[in-house]
Amino acid sequence: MHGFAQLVEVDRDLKVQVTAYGLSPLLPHLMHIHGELEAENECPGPRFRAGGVSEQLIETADGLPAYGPIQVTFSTEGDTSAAAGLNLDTAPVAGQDGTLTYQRILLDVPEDVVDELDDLHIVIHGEDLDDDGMYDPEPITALGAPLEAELPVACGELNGDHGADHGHGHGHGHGHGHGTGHDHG
Ligand SMILES: [Cu+2]
Repeated sequence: MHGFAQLVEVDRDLKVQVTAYGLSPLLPHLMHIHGELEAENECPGPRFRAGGVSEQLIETADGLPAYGPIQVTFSTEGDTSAAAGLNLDTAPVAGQDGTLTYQRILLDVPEDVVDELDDLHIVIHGEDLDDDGMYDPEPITALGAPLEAELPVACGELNGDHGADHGHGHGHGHGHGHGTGHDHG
């Protein structure tokens, strides 16, 4: 799984373009800007697998200490706040070939988030672990979402052009290692 993102601030709105490859096809993929404001954030490494409903996988809750809480949700319509973070109905859907393209101008991104894009991350979620063409309804993770739907599959750090006064980040994400096979007990 790999992808890239471009975030450009336009008149205090945030223009977002994301392209990602290698995702579970024809399924919605939750996507967020994650990070703790005024803190250093990092994509989680393998040591974050411990905890949650699986010890082999980095669940969203496992990774939170590294990549921080949801700041913005890349939804296809409506709410783009953290409140929409687990809403699969408005998450962008990958194509038959596992490619996902997302483009939207987000109007309600808080100013402090735009100002700190450099220190934040984009995380893409959702993996059909058993390749049955759907997200299994169980197990449910600590966040209250099905594991397959909320599993983080890529985390990319945003690196801005320093010196400029505009929020402008490029993220380059590569999927981190995850367990394969059946994890449903
Ligand atoms: Cu996320």
